[in-house]
Amino acid sequence: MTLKTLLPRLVVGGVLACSCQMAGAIENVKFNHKRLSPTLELVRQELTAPGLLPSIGDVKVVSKGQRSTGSDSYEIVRKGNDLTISAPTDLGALYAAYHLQRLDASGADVPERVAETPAFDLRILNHWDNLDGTIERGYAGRSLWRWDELPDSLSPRYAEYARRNARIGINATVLNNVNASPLMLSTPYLHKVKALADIFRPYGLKVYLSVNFATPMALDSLPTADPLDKGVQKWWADKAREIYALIPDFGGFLVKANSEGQPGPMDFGRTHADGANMLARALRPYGGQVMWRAFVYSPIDADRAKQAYMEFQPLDGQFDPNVIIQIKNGPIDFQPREAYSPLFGAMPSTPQMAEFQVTQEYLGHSNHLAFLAPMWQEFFGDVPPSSLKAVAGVANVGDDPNMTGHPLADANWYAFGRLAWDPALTPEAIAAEWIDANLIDPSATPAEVRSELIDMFATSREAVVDYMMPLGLHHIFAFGHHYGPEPWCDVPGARPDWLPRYYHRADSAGLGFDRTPAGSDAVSQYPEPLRSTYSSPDTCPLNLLLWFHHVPWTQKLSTGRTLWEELCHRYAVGCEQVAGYQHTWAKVRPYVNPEVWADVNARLVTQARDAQWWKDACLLYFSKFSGMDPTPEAYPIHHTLENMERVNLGIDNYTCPSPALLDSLR
Ligand code: BDP
Repeated sequence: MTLKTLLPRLVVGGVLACSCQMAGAIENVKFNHKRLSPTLELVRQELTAPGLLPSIGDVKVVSKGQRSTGSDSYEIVRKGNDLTISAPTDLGALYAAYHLQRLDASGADVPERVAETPAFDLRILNHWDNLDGTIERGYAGRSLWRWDELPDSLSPRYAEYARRNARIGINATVLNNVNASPLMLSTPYLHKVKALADIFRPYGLKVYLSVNFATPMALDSLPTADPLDKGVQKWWADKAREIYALIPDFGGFLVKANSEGQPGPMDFGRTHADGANMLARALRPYGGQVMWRAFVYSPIDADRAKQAYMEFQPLDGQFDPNVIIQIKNGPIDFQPREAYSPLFGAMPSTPQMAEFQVTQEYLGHSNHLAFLAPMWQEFFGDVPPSSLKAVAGVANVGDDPNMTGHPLADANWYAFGRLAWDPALTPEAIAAEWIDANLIDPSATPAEVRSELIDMFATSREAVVDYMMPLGLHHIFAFGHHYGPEPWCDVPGARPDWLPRYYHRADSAGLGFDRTPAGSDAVSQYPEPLRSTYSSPDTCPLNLLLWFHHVPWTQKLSTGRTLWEELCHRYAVGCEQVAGYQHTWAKVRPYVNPEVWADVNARLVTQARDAQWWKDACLLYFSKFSGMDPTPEAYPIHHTLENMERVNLGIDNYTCPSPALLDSLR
């Protein structure tokens, strides 16, 4: 009997904690140290959890006790019923314990030898949490960090959070929003951060902070934040000393500079490199790092997709060694599908890291099921993990009871951690692991139900792409909240590249953004052979067609359908797929916790309604330009364009228009 069989489905995103004594626990765990470090104490607790691996006898844990990061590997060797765990660090031994828990959850036997080394040394979450408890783009409640109570009162959820990260190999966290308050670096707040860091430390979770570049001016009234000013340099050096006195293993700073109104070195006539290096030098004596974001889009070119590359690529080689350039996976902004950002690989002398978004800003918030492992895997297909220093994920964590809002959204947190550890894991394998550990008991669930469930996870991101933005369409979201569709959106005074029309470019000739040499020439930022592949509509992957090309409505595509027919087809398929998830979920009902079942079921209903809204809105709007009605396959169409234009899906009713409102619009 496995632990999960005994504690059925209490654990959607929760902690496997039980005070009861049960037969079959591993009782004898021996260490090569007399006094256990806090991390090894956790190893002991995790291995002796009730019911874990009942067939295992003794476990010997050999940790070389190194403290450095970058050696989180472990080896598990089984001889008969006994195990030996060996690791260079205590943290490696903890990861081994979690590996055994995963095996236990899946019902698999412990192999004779397991050897694991993470692909990235730094596997980091980015919280976009504000000091007032709100979370930018957060859909799972308020911030977990109770800044008003810290450091005196410590919520038990801090350790739960740390454990949930450690279980999937995440070893660092940035606590606050990239749109950072200068107050974050004030002395009282640093004491609060220290309290969190102390709780996270045994779990191997290093703390980083987002910093506001103008903090010396805002906090201490310095006349400037110019990175070449001696007074400013001293301010940061002093601040670093203060931080490390409190938190000796502090990780470093994440910086959003000269982006979306945030201050930065360019305000003082300096470059990103000047700014990043100044901070890097303050942190360097202590081994700290600067993660400098490349999410910038000053209008130096008519195509926003080109701007980050244009601003950063010429700076290659100018950054200090402890600076990493943090680049969003795509060149625009976390769309359901983007081409990868051509900045990756274009700065060979500069360490780079990828930023993924785990929170579903552009993927239906916490209402839609969109399992994101396929998206991140797709990225690693273009950008080899070996070319990256680290990966960051913008967290989907809040203070909701399950911490992620949608009960299945924990799978995205999980997938981010697992892929940061091993980017070669398939989405299906990750989904299966999560499902077995959190949702069902695999030994008590019919195999076909389990595999349909895995399939539902694995296909869900593509379904969202299909019903929101197929064929490379992007950013046709409603203004501001990015939930529903608003391809018609017009906000007087808004930057043109914040409006959908800028991206879809629908006209009577066709649809899509011409980024070929005849258009914005963004393709020229890609290396060959991709540049040529993307340049021609005949070789451009269908799923990026409208990202790179303005395609005539009646153009025949490789599928045999015209663009208009293909568009109708994709929207219809997306809707159908999501409606089908309700059938899958109905089959799963006997095998999952009833509350979780009902919660997910309600969200799947909302998702299907939203998908219909997306299809109707986009097809009716684009048909004004194509001059053609939606194809029969795209029916039924429930709404009229005129009515949909009056409702802002996501604001007028946060989740979805109420049935009454929908009826009134019919
Ligand atoms: C966009 C979000 C915005 C963030 C920004 C960023 O809409 O809230 O502040 O990215 O990454 O996706 O800095």
